[in-house]
Amino acid sequence: MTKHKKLSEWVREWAEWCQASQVHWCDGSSEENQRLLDEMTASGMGVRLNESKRPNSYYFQSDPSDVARVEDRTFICTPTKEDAGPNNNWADPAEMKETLRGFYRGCMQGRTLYVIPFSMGPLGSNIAHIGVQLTDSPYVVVNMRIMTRMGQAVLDLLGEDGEFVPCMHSIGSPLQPGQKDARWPCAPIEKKYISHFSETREIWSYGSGYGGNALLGKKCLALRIASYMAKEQGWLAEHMLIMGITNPEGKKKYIAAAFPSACGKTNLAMLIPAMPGWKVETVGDDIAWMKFGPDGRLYAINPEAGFFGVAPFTSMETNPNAMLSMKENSIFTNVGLTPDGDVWWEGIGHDMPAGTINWKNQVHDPASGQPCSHANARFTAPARQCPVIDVDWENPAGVPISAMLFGGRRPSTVPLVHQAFDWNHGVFLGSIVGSEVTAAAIGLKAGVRRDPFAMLPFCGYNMADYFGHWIRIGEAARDKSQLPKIFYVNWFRKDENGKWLWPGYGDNIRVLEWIFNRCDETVGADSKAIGLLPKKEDINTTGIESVAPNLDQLLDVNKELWLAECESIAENYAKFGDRLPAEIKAQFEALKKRLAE
Ligand code: GTP
Ligand code: SPV
Ligand code: MN
Repeated sequence: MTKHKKLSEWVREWAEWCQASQVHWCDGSSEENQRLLDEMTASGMGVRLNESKRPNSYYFQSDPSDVARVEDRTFICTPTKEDAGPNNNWADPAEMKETLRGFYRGCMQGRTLYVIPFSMGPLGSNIAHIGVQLTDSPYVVVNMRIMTRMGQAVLDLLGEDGEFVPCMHSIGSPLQPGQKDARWPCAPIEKKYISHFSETREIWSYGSGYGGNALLGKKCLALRIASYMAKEQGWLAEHMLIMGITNPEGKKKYIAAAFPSACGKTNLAMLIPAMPGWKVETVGDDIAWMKFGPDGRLYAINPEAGFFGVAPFTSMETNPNAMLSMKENSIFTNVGLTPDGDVWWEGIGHDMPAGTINWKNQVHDPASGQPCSHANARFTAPARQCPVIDVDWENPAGVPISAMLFGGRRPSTVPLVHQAFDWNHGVFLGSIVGSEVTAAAIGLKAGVRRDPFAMLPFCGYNMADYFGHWIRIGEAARDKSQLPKIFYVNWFRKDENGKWLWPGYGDNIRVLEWIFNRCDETVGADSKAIGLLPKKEDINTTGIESVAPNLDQLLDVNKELWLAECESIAENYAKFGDRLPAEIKAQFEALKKRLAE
């Protein structure tokens, strides 16, 4: 329990307003966790997996309307529309609160209100932030216990007057006496609201029980609210993995990488290098908070404690460390359930056992042409179970970042790797990130969309100001030579027949080697219009000789395609009007000039 008056008062008010039948303060204990899982198993919401195959793990199927983030239903409620920017849906804070208050009234009838105190970042770290989430979903509680540091220890740390981000959540599905509960209760799509009040640092989420919509520490707090705080306070809150790389000489560097949702962060963060002597260790797979350390370098922490990863096409071939991370104490959502009580998905590495139940709870018919597992099906696994988790992954001071990568799914145009000329050019590269859209959000139009810094769905304010903030970070560096070097990678280039030109996964170490050596300037580069590219012979293809001929295409910079790219960039920049920083405009003009040469 708590001695925090403001917190108890806040909980009491919401419990009353939502007419929750009871209030439970989560202590984070394993007994509490087990009780919730037992209750969900008994009610039919969840299934306990076969103990001998997947110890202490559970299976869930969501409602078909509740399978991913809902960008259309996500709102940034800054005082003015301009502060939210063209990258966000804006709503007036007072009006949004009034609408949602109406929905929240009585929304927890027949349900328990759980109070989840959580820390994003190691408990007590000066980079960490505390949140308290209220929810009527026991599924959310057990997921938050894996994804964050959650429970009584956080209340103890808060004391009587500690600061916390209030995170209000309801699935929006009150239960009348005698009414049979749905397997996955939630509100219809048009009644889902994921709202952020950036100025007052509050999150109000209604109607969804899934992932980033409902586990409010993740995208809502650690990215949307945190990005706003970071701008005010001079640090960075980014959609980035953090990894350590050790070369065969034993030299270690940390890098961070921003790719849009479902574009390979989890995979890169824990890859098993295809080249002997190299080692990769994982600090985080989705979010990085970065601040300058006393030595003037940028240090990053992973605010999360677990992985909420894409299941389909994760296998012992493609990502063994993810497979091993989820071998026990894990939660699976929207994958297939096999007759012997384990999980299955497309690309898991073996055939689907006959009689497997699909994510829609039907015996799966492979001839139906439909996937067994939803494309955005996910596993929730404790980060400490990752076999290559880094020794410093919970270091409250963070790890020093030597390089930052941007990337996305680009079947053409963008080469395998190129380096920015300097910090501002790197910020420009971040600002032009584009990717083919994936299943991580509902209702997006297929094709390439601009997703600057992989933050389009997660930036809690006007993206033009965010670009400016990145420029300011570069200016604030005490020693510019200590700033991370910036690169742009693309594992997803395809040939004329739509086949990958690059093997990806563990072979990505071959590109990381070049990046690693560029940080020390022990390898050269060719200066091209778009940036610094590797010489073909500097990408090690020993062991993948059949791919070597593809390097010509992989490293090709086609002027025609880049001129078309510039048109798409211009179109995106136009949305920001005068707010686009002069430094970014200058970088864009310089690129066009180099392309014309
Ligand atoms: P979020 O959790 O949504 O932020 O996604 P993420 O960026 O962590 O993506 P993840 O690593 O889960 O990868 C998503 C999909 O891309 C999976 O189906 C992977 O198998 C596939 N993928 C990842 N890396 C590569 C790669 O190097 N090459 C190819 N071809 N596919 C990849
Ligand atoms: C993403 O979409 O980038 C994710 C999954 O990491 S979710 O938590 O649902 O946002
Ligand atoms: Mn993500």
